[in-house]
Amino acid sequence: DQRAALLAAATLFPPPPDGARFSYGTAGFRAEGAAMGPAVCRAGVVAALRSAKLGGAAVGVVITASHNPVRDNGVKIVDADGGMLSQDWEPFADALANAPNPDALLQIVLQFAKDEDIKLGGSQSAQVLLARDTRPTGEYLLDVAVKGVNAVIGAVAVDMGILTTPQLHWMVRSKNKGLKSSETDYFSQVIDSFRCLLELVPKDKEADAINNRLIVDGANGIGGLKLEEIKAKISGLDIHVRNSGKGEGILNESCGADFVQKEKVVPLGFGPEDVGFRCASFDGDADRLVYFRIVSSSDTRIDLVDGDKILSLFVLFIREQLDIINGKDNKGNEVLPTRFGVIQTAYANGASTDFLKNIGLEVVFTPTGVKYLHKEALKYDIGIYFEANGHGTVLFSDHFVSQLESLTSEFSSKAAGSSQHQAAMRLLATSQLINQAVGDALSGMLLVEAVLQYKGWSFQNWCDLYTDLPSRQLKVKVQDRNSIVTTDAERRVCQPNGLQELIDGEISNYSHGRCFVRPSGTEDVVRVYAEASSEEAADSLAKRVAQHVE
Ligand code: NG1
Ligand code: ZN
Repeated sequence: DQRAALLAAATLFPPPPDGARFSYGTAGFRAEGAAMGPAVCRAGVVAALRSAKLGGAAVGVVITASHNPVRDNGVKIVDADGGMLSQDWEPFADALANAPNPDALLQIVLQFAKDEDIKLGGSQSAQVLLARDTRPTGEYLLDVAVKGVNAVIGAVAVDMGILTTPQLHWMVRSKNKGLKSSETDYFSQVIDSFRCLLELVPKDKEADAINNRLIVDGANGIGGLKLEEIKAKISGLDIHVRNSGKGEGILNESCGADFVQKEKVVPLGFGPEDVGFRCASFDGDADRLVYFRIVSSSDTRIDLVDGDKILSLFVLFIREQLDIINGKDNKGNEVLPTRFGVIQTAYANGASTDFLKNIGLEVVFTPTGVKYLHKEALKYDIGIYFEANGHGTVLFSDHFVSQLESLTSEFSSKAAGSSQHQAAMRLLATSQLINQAVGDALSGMLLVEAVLQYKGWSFQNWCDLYTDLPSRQLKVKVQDRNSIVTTDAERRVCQPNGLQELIDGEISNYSHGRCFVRPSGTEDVVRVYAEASSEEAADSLAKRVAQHVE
């Protein structure tokens, strides 16, 4: 029966007596891959119960540790809308992952099922879609997760194979919306909407078409493999994949989006033939994207385009389309009144925020972590968010998409081929291309490429949007990082008393100075971020503030 099944699964994967505590945090559970068995099995149980709670809607489990070293692994639960697991379930996930023995685990599940009114014993259906990245421990852990799902009687586990994280999010969302949801469907949608955007590039721009050579750093992971698989079907681009995951290179080692954004140097796998070309970099599970350009073959430095600049490019493109559509009607009304939301975190480079404000946009700030950004973006007709590290997307509300659809059919009966019609078509194709569930390096990259072609922009034009303020990040080890409590989207400290005043005192000595501290959600450290008008000044501001934190 149900009790026996849960006890049996828990007994198969006992936590080590001195094991570290798991915390669901900003990115699920992570640890050394070989030690992940118990947490993964229990996450499988959580996912099955979540699906049961939602009347059998599909829920997802991804086995990945993103940009972490190859020996690590992790598990993340995808909620039925394709987003992150609902935050009010995190305490349950934590409690289950940390249950010291099978009996404790059983009691926690029974109590939670009772509180949440989830019927156990097979009378309620549940389905969980599972996927993993290319890590060597992935196959074992996926199997463990399946065992966890199957410990909930009546739950069905479906192994979707080796996928990028955003592909699985996309599949869960599509399936629950009754849309086509296979990997082939994902690729068709991405490839078709990209082609559609290229077809809508104004003719005068095509004449001086930008260089179509694009070099992609696949981080030796799943994103590189998938891109190799489909690149021949992507129109209008000459894609070359480095660190494709097929060769000898090690996952995320001196390559990938996290490395490129943090170290700002040329990743492994690139050579003199790549100098000067537009390069994109994915992280190990392909949910982060940054761009860069190698300055010269005798120099390891790069010109970096981070998530903030990707966001700024998308903002310009979307605003331009809205302005074209909204050429006011004859009564002076806007044709398509649109609530357009731009969302950043405190880590967004101050120059990007100034740029957005200068073009008349309001920027909303949330705490760090996709779950906060995404939730805020959902409040708008079009909501866009990016973290500086390259995770982000553009969300279109269902209502807005249906307005766009009726507009395009209205325009096409009256004024097919008009600029308004084309602008509405571009936004529709954008909503098809960019992943509506979560940040997605592959589809984000194709949107970047489409927008650059639309604008007839080179990489340099894009770089020149604004100049990043020099910044510095430090990690400080403290006894209890959660003794620091922040407010105002993490931009100010409210506890311990007096710390914010000390930080303010330091900032006042620097021109363009900005600095904040917060406990990390994924590491046992306090992070210090500082910005100032020179590298030296940013370094020194960060160091001085770090001393107040220690
Ligand atoms: P923490 O450790 O809470 O700072 C980090 C990143 C986040 C996000 C999460 C999840 C920074 C400063 N923080 O969070 O942006 O990506 O990991 O992976 O990059
Ligand atoms: Zn990732």
